[in-house]
Amino acid sequence: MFGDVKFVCFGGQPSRMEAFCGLVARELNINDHEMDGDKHKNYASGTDRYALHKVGPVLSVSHGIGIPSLSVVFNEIVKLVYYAGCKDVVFFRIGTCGGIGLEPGTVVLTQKAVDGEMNPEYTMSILGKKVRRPAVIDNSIVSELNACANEDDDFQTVRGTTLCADDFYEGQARLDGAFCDYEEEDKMKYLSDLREHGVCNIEMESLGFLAMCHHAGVKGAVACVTLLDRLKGDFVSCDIKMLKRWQERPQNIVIRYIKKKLGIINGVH
Ligand code: R2B
Ligand code: URA
Repeated sequence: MFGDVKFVCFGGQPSRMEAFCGLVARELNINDHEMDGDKHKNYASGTDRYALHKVGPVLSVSHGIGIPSLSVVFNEIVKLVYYAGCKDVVFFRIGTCGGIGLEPGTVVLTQKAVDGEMNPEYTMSILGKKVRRPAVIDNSIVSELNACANEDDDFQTVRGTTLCADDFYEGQARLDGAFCDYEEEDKMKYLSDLREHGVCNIEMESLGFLAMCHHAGVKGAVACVTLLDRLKGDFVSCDIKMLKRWQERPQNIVIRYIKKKLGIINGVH
């Protein structure tokens, strides 16, 4: 069933990853994939944990919020592609993030992923011991993705360091959570320091994702759209319509990459 998979696209929300399938089907001109009524078939419907869809050589998978949630489905997808005998599969995380000093709606391609203390490794506890897994980046994919950003796109695509936080509020220096034991001044100093160190966005999965890709020997990359500029605020205020449009920006870049790899021009193979 899955032996022809070449690209696995992960993203946070089940609904977004279902919608992504529609885009893939249109762009790749595929119409023989399995549906469930007017929705794309969810191969993981036996569980409410995540959504798993397939359109031709593309798997679209939701991973929830944060590395612990991602790591469960990531393990299961690595097993799936292994047992299905898939060859040369590329993994993407296509998501959202907060930007630092970037126009909201900008797409960031992760060139380096770090934790909240700027360590470029994903640290986990295994058998009671700390294990560090480096998030080694595949620069060739980042460059190829960057080449898929069109000059006439009405948004910018940049490459930079992504800070991967374990929390949305205090872990991202927000002032608007239920808990906050620091002042605005402390927040601004932290964000400015990050910016000086090349951090241009903050999200919650990149470090684990890239470290697990490297550990699995799978090529992987992360493309996220910024929903706000964290130097200007904490609250995500863009409306749902705009959010949906912006979320398609990194999706479109990845789809262009896939089309290039499959040799598809204007929907024709
Ligand atoms: C981006 O958005 C989510 C938090 O709202 C999280 O999954 C992430 O990385
Ligand atoms: N996702 C995050 O993790 N942080 C943001 O600021 C926006 C989206």
